[in-house]
Amino acid sequence: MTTPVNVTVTGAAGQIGYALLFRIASGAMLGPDTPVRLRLLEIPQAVKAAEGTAMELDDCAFPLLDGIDIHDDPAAGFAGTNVALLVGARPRGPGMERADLLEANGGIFGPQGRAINAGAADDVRVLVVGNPANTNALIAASNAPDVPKDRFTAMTRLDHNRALSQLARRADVPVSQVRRVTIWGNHSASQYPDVFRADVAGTPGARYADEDKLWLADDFVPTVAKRGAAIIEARGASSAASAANAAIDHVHDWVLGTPEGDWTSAGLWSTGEYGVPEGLVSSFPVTSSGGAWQVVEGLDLDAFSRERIAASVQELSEEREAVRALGLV
Ligand code: NAX
Repeated sequence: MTTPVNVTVTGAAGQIGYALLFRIASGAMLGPDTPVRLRLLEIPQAVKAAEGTAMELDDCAFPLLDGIDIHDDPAAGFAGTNVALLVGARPRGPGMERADLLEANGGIFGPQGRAINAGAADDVRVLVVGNPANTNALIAASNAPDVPKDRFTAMTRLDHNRALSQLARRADVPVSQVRRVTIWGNHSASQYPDVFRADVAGTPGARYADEDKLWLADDFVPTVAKRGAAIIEARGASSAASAANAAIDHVHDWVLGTPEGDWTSAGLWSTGEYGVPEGLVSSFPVTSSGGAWQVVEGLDLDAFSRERIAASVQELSEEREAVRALGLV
């Protein structure tokens, strides 16, 4: 039998964790031939709930699930891990300022980055889901100096999938016929979902954008960027199954590759692509092959797109300044 892949999920007892673990164990993330060993990392108060989830995982009798370990210590949770999904984070509480939020998350993602640096497998791949995802990824990567920076990514795949779906609806085509949309910048309301270079059942996405500028600026962009808030409003809880699905998609494509002729979106450590300052974790159009992401380079950006991207990147720069001032990176 193939050696099992060690997959660590933090925040395993939370609502995204609950939607995520069963799909990982079923083979949806790493494919039908790859056994997995799950490591559930939680805070001590939530270990009991994680044990309950582990009991349910046992009860599914997944053929690919080699075993489950539960930890409340990052060093043990990340020892030998190949794939780390950092979902658990500190949410913004009432009256909490942005600096407080960044500091609280620095207290989580700094130690987790150090634990990954100390004990993860050499091929470790990290996806940060917990918000503020891009800057949490920056903090974790900065605290893991021996791990290549391109192994730390932040999740913008949910925004990407939302953009595919909204564009398909506008064009009245099946979502499977929409390709090459891009999320640029931060996973926040400032993100820029870009349809200009999309292919919509053979029609350039730019045609929709140029024909109907009001739809683009007043409908599509804000609908995608504020979808998380709309879900909370409707459901009374934040996106969980769709977020878990996006995490599965992200790691699946990272490890197994993106389809020929298409690309997706992921938050990557910038090496200066498209003028994004080096060392910001920003979302780009990306392909994957051989287990590594590559930024799709050479796209010709129109003025509208450049302005929106610059605004979101500016927000990322400010977040980096704030975490630098706090000594977190
Ligand atoms: P929940 O509050 O349901 O679960 C979070 C879990 O994390 C809890 O069980 C908690 O005990 C655990 N946790 C907290 N600190 C921890 C630590 N230091 N180590 C291990 N576990 C820890 O939140 P949920 O709805 O699952 O959302 C998790 C995170 O995903 C939030 O930060 C949320 O904002 C973020 N999201 C990110 C998205 C993205 O697209 N990047 C979309 C969905 C979601 O909003």
